[in-house]
Parts: sequence; structure tokens; C-alpha cells
Amino acid sequence: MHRIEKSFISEENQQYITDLNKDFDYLGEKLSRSGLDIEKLTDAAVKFQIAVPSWGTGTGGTRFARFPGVGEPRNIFEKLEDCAAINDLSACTNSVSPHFPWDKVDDFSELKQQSDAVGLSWIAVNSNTFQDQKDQAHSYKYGSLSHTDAATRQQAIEHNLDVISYGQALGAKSLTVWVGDGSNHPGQQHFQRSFERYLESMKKIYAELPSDWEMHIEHKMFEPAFYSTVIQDWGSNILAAMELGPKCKSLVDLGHHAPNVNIEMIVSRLIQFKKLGGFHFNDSKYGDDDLDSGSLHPYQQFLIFNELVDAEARQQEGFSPAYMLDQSHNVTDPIESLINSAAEVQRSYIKALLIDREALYAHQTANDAMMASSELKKAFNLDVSPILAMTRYRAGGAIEAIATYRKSGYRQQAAIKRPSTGGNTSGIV
Ligand code: PSV
Ligand code: MN
Ligand code: MN
Repeated sequence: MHRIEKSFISEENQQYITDLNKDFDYLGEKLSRSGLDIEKLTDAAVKFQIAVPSWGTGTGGTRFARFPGVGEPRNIFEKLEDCAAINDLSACTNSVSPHFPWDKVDDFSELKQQSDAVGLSWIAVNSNTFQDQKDQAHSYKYGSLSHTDAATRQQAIEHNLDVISYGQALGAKSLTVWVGDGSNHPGQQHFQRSFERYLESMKKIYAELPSDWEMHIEHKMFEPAFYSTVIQDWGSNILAAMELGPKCKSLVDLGHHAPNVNIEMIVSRLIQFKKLGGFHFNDSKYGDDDLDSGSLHPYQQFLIFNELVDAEARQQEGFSPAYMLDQSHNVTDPIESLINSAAEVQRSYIKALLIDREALYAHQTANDAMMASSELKKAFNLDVSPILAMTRYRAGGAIEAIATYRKSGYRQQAAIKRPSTGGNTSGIV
């Protein structure tokens, strides 16, 4: 397999370690003045892991064009190589989430062997009923699990069941269902009837879920449907999850809400009702932009982690969300963006751990808005970069992950090994 040698990473680390030790010690001293132990924070960061979407390793595109990069992965084995490179450098992305049938697999045991060999596991398998595949009997043009035609719904149900079996072969433990079902014209669809059909189909999938699995429903405000979408918002999402049962939870993709929506509060509500299944982390300015995590709204991401760390600290029952990136990179090298994004999500987590929860709760009880907000800002404004870099170093990753990646020549070698097969629009070459 095409890999970045561990020895290369550790040699590169040598030039940075002296300065990092100084920065880390300085930060440790500063944190200790607030009663925080930098070693405990670093241990927490070492444990923090976020999954990479297999489809994120290819250059994305828009409906106008796709501009492929060089050395793009052409199949799931090459995507796995790139995921290994991301994890080798970032040391916080030890699992991959596959998407079917984008990820074509003839031999699952071979794929599992390869992933074991590079220290990656499989998490959350994704089904795809938002696109027609070659030789498919029934079209999803007018929907899938909620389609008016029973045979089309059945085809979508069977695909989800197939995806569960692929996941079992890989050792995954959850199925994420996102459907694009919806309408473009007022009157086109009967809202209640289409939701009823969706629920009926989902119940059939839920009934076949292995006992130790969860099913995660992902809502999205619009696109591909531009007037109404069956699972449009977290309200429809949690209603469906409640209707289906305890193994069904809601998944929050940060880019799937109306502008200015208070996502952290949605997260709190889902936690409260034991329905937070997981996340797709990305950032956005307009819609489902799928930009790098923290590139536009790092404070929002931090506020989401404030809720997550709060639930963790209170040992909230039923709280074990799955963390994952879901992004599409058009102008950057996807490997660099995914490394960068994973670190930015990890950064939000560590910053949220700095919050003095007792003090915050006291300010909330006293209705002291200024001090409560300052308590959050104090944590957010502290630069925890030395903790992130030390975490990578101690876990065998790269102190300067992107610089080390560039110096390794990984992409240039990939370009030789993986000649281009030409562009398409799905991000999958
Ligand atoms: C839909 O926009 C979505 O966020 C879902 O998670 C899909 O599985 C993924 O993007 C496809 O790129
Ligand atoms: Mn998503
Ligand atoms: Mn999306």
C-alpha cells in the first residue's frame, strides 16, 4: 500500500519538538493557574477520534463543474490509502465511513484485511437512494423511501438492507440514512402521506437492524428538492426517530440548516431526549457548502462542543454520538482539508473542556449574562494549538501535519500510481 513512512514522520518531528516542548510547558503553566491540568487535556485529546467519509478523499465539484486534482483515489482501496495517510499524520481519524454503491467492493474480507493492516476501522455505512444507478429497475427521480410507487420504495428498502450487510462484513455498527425525497412545486406532494410512506419504509429497515446497531437519520433543509423535503429539519427527524424506536437517532450535519439556526440548541434538545446519533462536521456560509470545519464559524462549533462536553460531564444517559466529517473540497487537496478539519473539530472539543462548568452554572443561576458569556469566551480565546500538536506527536502523528504531508511527496507519488481516469461530477473518479 501507498503509505507515508512512520520513520519519515518522526524524523520531520525532530525539527519542531524543541519549540513545541517550550510552548506546551508555557501553556501548561498558564492553564494550571486556572486549575487545569494540561496532561489530562492532552489525554482527552489523544482519545478524541473523528471518522473520515470515504467520498471526501476525492475532489468534490458543483453542478457546474468538477476540477479533479492529481493522483485522486479511483476506488475504495485507494480511498483507504488516503484515509490511512490522513490518520498517520493527524492521529485522530482512525475510522472511515463508506458510501454504497459509490464504494464498489467485490471482496469485503480483502477490504477489511487492508483496513486492519493500516489501523483503520469502519463506521456508519451510508446508503444512496438519491441517485439512479446503471440498470436500476425503478427511478428515484420522484423519491425513494417515500415514493408513491410501492415497488420503488421496496427497491430503496432492499438497498438499505444490502448496505447493512456490507457494514456487517466490515464491522460497522450503524446505518446513516439520508434521502433527497421531496418536491419542487407547491402541491406536488402530499406532506403527510409522503412522511407516512417514509416511516413505513423505514420501519421495515429498522426491523432488520442487527441488535447491536443504530440507525441514524440525517435531515437536510433543501437540495435536491427545492420546495419541500421529507426529512427537512430536526423536528421531522426526531419525530421519525421517536416513531421508529430507541435504536434510531438523529444525525446533525452542520450544513443542513437554515442560516442563523441555533444548531447548538438543537444538539442540546437531541441530547436531552437521547436522540443524538452523531454529526457530520463541516462549515458553510450559504447552504450545504461542505467547507472545512471551523473555516467560517469556529465559535458555533465550539458552542456545539460546549453542549457535548456538558453532557459528557453530566454523564447523560444514552449519550455516545458518532463524530464524522462530511465535506467536499473543490480548491484544496482533500487530504490537507480533512487533516485540517479533523484538527479543528478536536480544537473545539479541547476548548470546550476548558470551560469552568461550575462557574458557568453559577452565572446562569444568577442570571449574569455578561459573566456567563465571558466564561465561554475565556475558553474559546485560549490558543490550545500546543495541546493539539503534542497530541499528534505522542500518538505517532506529525507535529506539523500539513507541512509534513507536503514534504512527503505523497500526492506526487499517487499521481504516478493513479493515472487520471477523467472527471465526473460526483467526486468519485
Ligand atoms: C447530503 O447533502 C449529505 O450530507 C449526506 O450525508 C450524503 O450522504 C452526503 O452528503 C453525500 O455527499
Ligand atoms: Mn451529511
Ligand atoms: Mn450535505
